[in-house]
Amino acid sequence: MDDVTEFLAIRQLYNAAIKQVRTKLEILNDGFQVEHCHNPIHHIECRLKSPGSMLEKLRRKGYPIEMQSLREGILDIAGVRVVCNYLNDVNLVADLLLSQDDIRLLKKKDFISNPKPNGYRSLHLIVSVPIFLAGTTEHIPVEIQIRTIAMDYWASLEHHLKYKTENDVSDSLKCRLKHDADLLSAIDADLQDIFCQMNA
Ligand code: 0O2
Repeated sequence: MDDVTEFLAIRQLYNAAIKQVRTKLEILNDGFQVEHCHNPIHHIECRLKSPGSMLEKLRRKGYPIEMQSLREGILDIAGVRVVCNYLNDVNLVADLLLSQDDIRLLKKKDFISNPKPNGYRSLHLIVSVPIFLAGTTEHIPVEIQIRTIAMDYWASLEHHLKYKTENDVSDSLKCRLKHDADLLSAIDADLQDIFCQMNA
């Protein structure tokens, strides 16, 4: 198989893994609605890392530009973002997904319990899912970011602001961004409390 065909075959595998994870999440969300009259998931976004982003990450991590280091070193080629309604829904969705027999947890970063210094909050899981092919099974890694609507709102705007400016962001603006992340976190906690009281 030449390099281009191999690369396309690999992309197809990661695409299949995204579809698998998305379907699992949708089924969990629908099932939770039937049993508990509540949808933990507000919406799901999926993306396959672009070839340019893959190359940039291989270079940044000092890996050789080859298929093996791509498959072993870059664990976020397949990305699924799950935006939840309430704070408790984040761990609920993670636990329900991880309790499935065919999902293997490879790595977990909890930026909700331990937010990044800039205020970023999200739960990151790297899982592997089996993809069944003619005669073989491939275990494909997928990065799943699970966060609330408020966390997603902040992260989307902060990401956009960072990429828009060519200059370094001043300390005072960084401080205001962090302050806004903390305000949104307090709102998340309050809305969770209101939800619990209204459903007690
Ligand atoms: P994209 O297009 O959003 O995917 P690793 O060394 O591989 O374990 P990695 O992947 O470099 O760690 O970083 P990490 O901390 O696990 O986070 C990766 C992704 O989380 C980023 O993807 C963002 O989507 C999100 N993220 C992490 N920190 C921040 C932040 O401070 N602000 C915002 N807005 N998003 C953040 P990429 O690589 O940026 O690309």
